[in-house]
Amino acid sequence: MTLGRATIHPEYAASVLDELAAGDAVFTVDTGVSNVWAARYLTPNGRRRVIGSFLHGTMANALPRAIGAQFAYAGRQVISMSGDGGLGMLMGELLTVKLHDLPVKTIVINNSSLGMVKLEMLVEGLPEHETDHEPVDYAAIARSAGIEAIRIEHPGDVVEGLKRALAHDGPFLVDLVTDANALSIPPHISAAQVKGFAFAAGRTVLDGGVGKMLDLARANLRNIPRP
Ligand SMILES: Cc1ncc(C[n+]2csc(CCOP(=O)(O)OP(=O)(O)O)c2C)c(N)n1
Ligand SMILES: [Mg+2]
Repeated sequence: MTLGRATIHPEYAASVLDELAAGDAVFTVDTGVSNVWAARYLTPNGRRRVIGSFLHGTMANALPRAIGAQFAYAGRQVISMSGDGGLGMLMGELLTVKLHDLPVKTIVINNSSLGMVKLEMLVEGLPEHETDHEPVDYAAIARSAGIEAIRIEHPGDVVEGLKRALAHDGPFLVDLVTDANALSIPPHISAAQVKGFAFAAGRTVLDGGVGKMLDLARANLRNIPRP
């Protein structure tokens, strides 16, 4: 149960990033819930760029794209919005960032989960299985590669942490520990998805996971519009 522990809502972190990022920043976004938060919270202004694999859905593209973008636009702020799964897959690219001393800002949306796939499974009626995993300290990994990094675990530290990262003159990684239960609710929900989700919830409860479902509900009730 997560009761009483303040967790970082990824939506909040994305909106802070939107406010603090440069007017001509280049954002690269991983396939997963990162591209949902990017699409919803990054304000387009005609000068910014958002690069992602929105249609094809290739995983782990944010960091390699950020490397390319930073080489192409040496003077621009380049921000990689990486999923923890995505970064885990192409983690060696942190060494490329360091090797070329690229001032890429890697923001890891670290939910210790293949979050998007968990959601896809739930709406298909499948209880979460093998999509969550043990926490990984990506800040420690970055530091061991010589990249300056911070790990942010509390909502009150998001603004200062992101400010510090964006102001840093060189590569920087922010390990942003977000609420693993935060669901990216689609703008349109089909009856089949509702049915699948209810079925998965029922199966989870019958399997002894009532606490899990309560945590999930508690984390997402805030998204339901109130009059
Ligand atoms: C090469 C490849 N493998 C698997 C997938 C399926 N897939 C899409 S999103 C995703 C989860 C990615 O995890 P993470 O980067 O942590 O993203 P998040 O938790 O934010 O959804 C997976 C496995 C894919 N799109 N491409
Ligand atoms: Mg993840």
